[in-house]
Amino acid sequence: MTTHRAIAHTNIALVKYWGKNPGPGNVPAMGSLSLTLDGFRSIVDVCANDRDSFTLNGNPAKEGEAARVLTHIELFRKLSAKNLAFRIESRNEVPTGSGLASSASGFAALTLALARAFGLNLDSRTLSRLARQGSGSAARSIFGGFVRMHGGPEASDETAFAQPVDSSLDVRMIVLQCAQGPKAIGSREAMIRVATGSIFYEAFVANHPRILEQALHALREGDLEQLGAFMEQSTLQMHATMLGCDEPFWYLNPVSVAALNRVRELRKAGYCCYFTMDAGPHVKVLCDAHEAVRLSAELESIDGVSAATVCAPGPSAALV
Ligand code: 2P0
Repeated sequence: MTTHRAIAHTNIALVKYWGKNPGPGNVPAMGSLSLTLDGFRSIVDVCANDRDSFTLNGNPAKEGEAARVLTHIELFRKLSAKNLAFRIESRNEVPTGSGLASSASGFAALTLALARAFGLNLDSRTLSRLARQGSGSAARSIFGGFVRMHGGPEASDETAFAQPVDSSLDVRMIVLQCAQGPKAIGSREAMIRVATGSIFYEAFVANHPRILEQALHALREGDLEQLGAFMEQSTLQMHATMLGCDEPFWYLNPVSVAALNRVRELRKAGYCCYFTMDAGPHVKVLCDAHEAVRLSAELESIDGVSAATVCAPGPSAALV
């Protein structure tokens, strides 16, 4: 039986997506900008079967995870008008559910493998739009390097896709593991909570296009200092939306806070380094490629940081 295998790398948003438009298609309420990383990836195998099934890292997936994957297969059945069923085996070489964006690499790889399994020859924009329906950040993992995702209140299924962005910047991202185990609140639920209950959400959405345009400008100019400054604004504003809820919540733990402080100290000491955080306690540090090894040693020594992984820009998703 033919197995269709695809590999995709995770990506970390420099300018965050944090909220959806009402209606179908998982269309983001704002654009975003990301960096695909070579250090964390998902490998997805798709094999014809008499019924749909899904395993994650060798185990039957939880109900919610399986439902999202089955919905994704259904999308391809409709698109291809072929009534086929598949066994899906997904492996994450990244801690699942810990804020290290395993849904991005997982759904990007799944999209590529399913397109092949259903015999569809799709361009990368269409693949990106399809990946988005599985998970918003997955649209970006179709591409390598720096990637821009289109979104906004006027965005639709047609216009909400990602595309690569050229840049002369030679960067690394250091991923600091600041906790073990899965996070308490998934990003999907968190986005609903802030959009419906945060006094800061409207301000976050209103300010977002300015940050995105300025970050893109800095990227095109090869200006890491400016890019890093806007990246930090974006993540702090995203995390502020959670504090503005009727029932506030946060992902930072004491190790995360220590890491943020350390990045600022290292910057004062002359390093070119900037932090970002997602829907989890881990801290990711964008830096100049030449300083990455020395910085990583500095950051790894923070009490409670269990790993510091230096990642280079990663490749596009690909069939194997
Ligand atoms: C991002 N995050 O831009 C933002 C920043 C987390 C924080 O996209 O509901 O798994 O599947 O579209 O993409 C994580 O959310 O959400 C995410 P869904 P996703 O990377």
